[in-house]
Amino acid sequence: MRVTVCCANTKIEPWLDGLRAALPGATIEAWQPGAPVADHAVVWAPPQQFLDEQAGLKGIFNIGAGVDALMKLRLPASARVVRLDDAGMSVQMAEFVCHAVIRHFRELDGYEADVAQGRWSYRKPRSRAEFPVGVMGLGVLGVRVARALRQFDFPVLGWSRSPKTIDGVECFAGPAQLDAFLVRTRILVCLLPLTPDTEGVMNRANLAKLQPGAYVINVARGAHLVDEDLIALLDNGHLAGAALDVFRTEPLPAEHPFWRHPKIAVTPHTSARTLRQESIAQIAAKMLAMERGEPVPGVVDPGRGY
Ligand code: NDP
Ligand code: OXD
Repeated sequence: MRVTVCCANTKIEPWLDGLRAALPGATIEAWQPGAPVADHAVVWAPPQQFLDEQAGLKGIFNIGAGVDALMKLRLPASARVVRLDDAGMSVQMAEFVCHAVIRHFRELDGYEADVAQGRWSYRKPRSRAEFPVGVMGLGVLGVRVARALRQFDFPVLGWSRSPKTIDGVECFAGPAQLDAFLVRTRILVCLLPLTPDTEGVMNRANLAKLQPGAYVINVARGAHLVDEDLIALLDNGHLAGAALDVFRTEPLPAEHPFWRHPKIAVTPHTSARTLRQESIAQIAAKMLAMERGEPVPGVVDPGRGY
């Protein structure tokens, strides 16, 4: 079995070493233009040339959960695209989102500012019943986040494409129930895949439906959010703030207003990092299952785009 590795913005040697250790019978090579056609590929945002040359691939294993960059490319007809299923990301996402929710709910930024001024001050305790958290996307990551938020007794709502039943989470599904979900939400968390259906879902019309003083947490993809709509609603006071981990252009350009907006907290796409060891173990197991003709979890449906 021949495996080619083509991962943008990634130190590739540790991936090659790890894959060689996990798949001792296989030939594992870093892709170069003109390289022999492989059976499987391990990729992150590969160039179109790679996919055009590797026309016989059986499996394309993405080293992330989101496959939006891949779905924009022309893929070999023979290949199935496989995303990472959790691989250590869901616990990171749960801690990141819970931290952002609690930081906002407990007004920790306000306390930090007070302390910086040498002020010993108390704020009135707020009722968590007044801070329902709405999670858009109830997949591998969204469900873990929703369950973690329930542990802190926040009312939790969820929205997905197909209907779901999740203990302690009020579930909404499809475009017909989006408004009902939004009007009940005070803290909005985006954990959707980026597809033609979800791009720009956090636009002015939808964000305006959130409860007054709402807070927005985007940990999915930058293009889910319409940047100028967010800023307009922060500036007119409808939204109280936002925690943004993902952006339309990454790294976030130095001149982008998000950097300096007083109500926006920026992090550099770090809410759930790909963990190399866990990811290699998962990819190797799936590759071998595919070779044996067994079912492989996490195969992307190109029609849905995730
Ligand atoms: P999943 O594919 O497991 O879950 C996606 C969820 O979104 C599903 O519940 C799905 O509904 C729902 N969904 C998809 N399309 C729609 C739609 N049109 N309307 C309503 N709901 C929809 O993905 P993961 O949970 O693994 O990951 C989610 C995203 O998080 C990734 O695609 C990636 O972009 C982002 N991510 C960000 C990271 C970061 O560091 N910032 C790290 C990892 C991932 P249904 O269940 O009905 O199919
Ligand atoms: C992913 C990511 O999709 O890191 O896994 O954003």
